[in-house]
Amino acid sequence: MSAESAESGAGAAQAGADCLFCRIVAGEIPATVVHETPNTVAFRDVDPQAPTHVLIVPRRHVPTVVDLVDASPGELAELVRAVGDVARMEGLDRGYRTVFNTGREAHQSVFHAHVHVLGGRSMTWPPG
Ligand code: DGP
Repeated sequence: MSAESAESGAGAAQAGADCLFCRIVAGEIPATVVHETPNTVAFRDVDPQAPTHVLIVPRRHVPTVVDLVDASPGELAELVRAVGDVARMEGLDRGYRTVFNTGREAHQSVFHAHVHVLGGRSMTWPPG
Protein backbone atom coordinates (compact mmCIF):
# COMPACT_ATOMS: atom_id res chain seq x y z
CA MET A 1 0.00 0.00 0.00
CA SER A 2 1.32 3.45 -0.89
CA ALA A 3 2.08 6.15 1.65
CA GLU A 4 -0.92 8.16 0.52
CA SER A 5 -3.25 5.18 0.47
CA ALA A 6 -2.12 4.33 3.97
CA GLU A 7 -2.91 7.83 5.14
CA SER A 8 -6.29 8.43 3.60
CA GLY A 9 -7.24 5.69 1.19
CA ALA A 10 -8.14 8.44 -1.27
CA GLY A 11 -5.80 7.54 -4.12
CA ALA A 12 -8.14 5.33 -6.11
CA ALA A 13 -11.07 7.67 -5.53
CA GLN A 14 -9.08 10.55 -7.03
CA ALA A 15 -8.74 8.85 -10.41
CA GLY A 16 -10.29 10.29 -13.56
CA ALA A 17 -12.29 13.49 -13.28
CA ASP A 18 -11.00 14.19 -9.78
CA CYS A 19 -7.31 13.74 -10.60
CA LEU A 20 -5.37 16.68 -12.03
CA PHE A 21 -2.81 14.54 -13.85
CA CYS A 22 -5.47 12.18 -15.26
CA ARG A 23 -7.11 15.29 -16.72
CA ILE A 24 -3.80 16.50 -18.20
CA VAL A 25 -3.22 13.02 -19.68
CA ALA A 26 -6.74 13.15 -21.17
CA GLY A 27 -6.08 16.61 -22.66
CA GLU A 28 -8.83 18.17 -20.55
CA ILE A 29 -6.41 20.54 -18.80
CA PRO A 30 -3.76 22.23 -20.94
CA ALA A 31 -0.10 21.48 -20.33
CA THR A 32 3.11 21.87 -22.30
CA VAL A 33 3.65 18.27 -23.32
CA VAL A 34 7.25 17.55 -24.32
CA HIS A 35 7.28 13.75 -24.73
CA GLU A 36 4.80 10.89 -24.97
CA THR A 37 5.01 7.10 -25.06
CA PRO A 38 2.18 4.56 -25.12
CA ASN A 39 2.04 4.54 -21.31
CA THR A 40 3.59 7.88 -20.24
CA VAL A 41 3.18 11.62 -20.76
CA ALA A 42 5.82 14.26 -19.94
CA PHE A 43 4.95 17.93 -19.49
CA ARG A 44 6.52 21.05 -18.00
CA ASP A 45 5.85 21.75 -14.32
CA VAL A 46 3.62 24.81 -13.86
CA ASP A 47 5.93 26.04 -11.06
CA PRO A 48 9.44 25.26 -12.30
CA GLN A 49 12.20 24.88 -9.73
CA ALA A 50 15.02 24.76 -12.31
CA PRO A 51 15.52 25.87 -15.93
CA THR A 52 14.27 22.42 -16.93
CA HIS A 53 11.49 21.01 -14.74
CA VAL A 54 9.49 18.29 -16.42
CA LEU A 55 7.00 15.91 -14.82
CA ILE A 56 6.63 12.43 -16.30
CA VAL A 57 3.48 10.55 -15.37
CA PRO A 58 2.06 7.14 -16.22
CA ARG A 59 -1.20 7.30 -18.15
CA ARG A 60 -2.50 4.73 -15.65
CA HIS A 61 -3.81 6.31 -12.45
CA VAL A 62 -1.87 5.00 -9.48
CA PRO A 63 -1.09 7.18 -6.46
CA THR A 64 2.64 6.52 -6.13
CA VAL A 65 5.61 5.03 -7.92
CA VAL A 66 5.47 2.00 -5.61
CA ASP A 67 1.89 1.38 -6.69
CA LEU A 68 3.08 1.62 -10.30
CA VAL A 69 5.71 -1.08 -9.91
CA ASP A 70 3.13 -3.27 -8.18
CA ALA A 71 0.62 -2.67 -10.99
CA SER A 72 3.01 -2.89 -13.94
CA PRO A 73 6.81 -3.14 -13.71
CA GLY A 74 6.97 -2.66 -17.47
CA GLU A 75 5.21 0.70 -17.23
CA LEU A 76 7.66 1.79 -14.54
CA ALA A 77 10.53 0.81 -16.83
CA GLU A 78 8.90 2.82 -19.62
CA LEU A 79 8.64 5.81 -17.28
CA VAL A 80 12.34 5.61 -16.41
CA ARG A 81 13.25 5.25 -20.07
CA ALA A 82 11.24 8.41 -20.73
CA VAL A 83 13.43 10.19 -18.15
CA GLY A 84 16.48 9.48 -20.29
CA ASP A 85 14.68 10.62 -23.45
CA VAL A 86 13.58 13.89 -21.83
CA ALA A 87 17.06 14.54 -20.40
CA ARG A 88 18.59 14.08 -23.86
CA MET A 89 15.95 16.26 -25.52
CA GLU A 90 16.53 19.00 -22.93
CA GLY A 91 20.32 18.82 -23.33
CA LEU A 92 20.93 17.87 -19.70
CA ASP A 93 24.27 16.25 -20.49
CA ARG A 94 25.89 17.69 -17.32
CA GLY A 95 23.41 15.94 -15.07
CA TYR A 96 19.91 16.19 -13.74
CA ARG A 97 17.93 15.25 -10.67
CA THR A 98 15.00 12.83 -10.60
CA VAL A 99 12.58 13.06 -7.68
CA PHE A 100 9.64 10.88 -6.68
CA ASN A 101 7.93 12.61 -3.76
CA THR A 102 5.99 9.87 -1.98
CA GLY A 103 3.47 10.80 0.70
CA ARG A 104 2.51 14.07 2.32
CA GLU A 105 5.56 14.35 4.57
CA ALA A 106 7.73 14.13 1.45
CA HIS A 107 5.73 16.98 -0.13
CA GLN A 108 3.72 14.89 -2.58
CA SER A 109 0.79 17.11 -3.47
CA VAL A 110 -0.67 15.30 -6.50
CA PHE A 111 -1.49 11.66 -5.82
CA HIS A 112 -0.98 10.40 -9.35
CA ALA A 113 2.52 8.92 -9.62
CA HIS A 114 5.06 11.23 -11.25
CA VAL A 115 8.77 11.78 -11.46
CA HIS A 116 10.24 15.28 -11.47
CA VAL A 117 13.16 15.78 -13.90
CA LEU A 118 15.11 18.87 -12.85
CA GLY A 119 18.17 20.25 -14.59
CA GLY A 120 19.96 23.19 -16.10
CA ARG A 121 21.51 24.42 -12.85
CA SER A 122 23.76 23.05 -10.12
CA MET A 123 21.92 21.14 -7.42
CA THR A 124 22.63 21.04 -3.71
CA TRP A 125 22.44 18.20 -1.21
CA PRO A 126 20.76 17.42 1.16
CA PRO A 127 17.41 18.38 -0.35
CA GLY A 128 15.14 20.59 1.75
P1 DGP B 1 4.49 16.88 -6.04
O1 DGP B 1 4.58 17.98 -5.04
O2 DGP B 1 5.72 15.96 -6.03
O3 DGP B 1 3.20 16.12 -5.92
O4 DGP B 1 4.51 17.59 -7.46
C1 DGP B 1 3.37 18.07 -8.10
C2 DGP B 1 3.83 19.08 -9.10
O5 DGP B 1 2.75 19.34 -9.97
C3 DGP B 1 4.27 20.41 -8.53
O6 DGP B 1 5.67 20.61 -8.76
C4 DGP B 1 3.47 21.45 -9.30
C5 DGP B 1 2.88 20.66 -10.44
N1 DGP B 1 1.57 21.10 -10.86
C6 DGP B 1 0.50 21.32 -10.04
N2 DGP B 1 -0.57 21.69 -10.78
C7 DGP B 1 -0.16 21.70 -12.08
C8 DGP B 1 -0.81 21.99 -13.31
O7 DGP B 1 -2.01 22.31 -13.38
N3 DGP B 1 -0.06 21.89 -14.44
C9 DGP B 1 1.25 21.53 -14.41
N4 DGP B 1 1.90 21.49 -15.59
N5 DGP B 1 1.90 21.24 -13.27
C10 DGP B 1 1.20 21.33 -12.12
